[in-house]
Amino acid sequence: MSKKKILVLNGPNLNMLGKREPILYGSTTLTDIEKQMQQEWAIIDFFQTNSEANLIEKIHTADNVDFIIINPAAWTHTSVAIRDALLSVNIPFIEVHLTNIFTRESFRHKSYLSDIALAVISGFGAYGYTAAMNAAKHYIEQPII
Ligand code: CA2
Repeated sequence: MSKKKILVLNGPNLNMLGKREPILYGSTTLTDIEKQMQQEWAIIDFFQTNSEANLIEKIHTADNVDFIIINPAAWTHTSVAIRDALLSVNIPFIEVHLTNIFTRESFRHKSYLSDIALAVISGFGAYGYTAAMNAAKHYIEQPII
């Protein structure tokens, strides 16, 4: 089997990871997470943006992508546009959050993506990305239905 391609998408302010608010979000930087993922079993296209339009374009132009791992950050709770973009490409995806969004403010309990995601991983910190990679591998090898 040829190497699979995984698109890893990160929403607004995640570029600040490891640089501010370490008590909440941990001390691992997004670059650390990217380096870790580049050691994984798949070809990784790792992307972060603070522009919603750029994220939507990136989803639209996902070419030969087998799986998406996305931390939509604040857009989780606001963006019908990102939901529609993900629906338009029909690529299975896992929604990842560093924190457990259900133990936080009530406005974070609503996700516009969770009901169309294959799965949601929330609360494991940076390890959530590794867990999502392992889950994606399992899914690709043994799809559910
Ligand atoms: O827990 C997560 O991963 C979130 O997606 C993070 C978002 C938040 O809006 C979601 O409700 C849950 C915030 C990302 C901001 O990241 C920062 C990292 C370090 C310093 C400041 C912001």
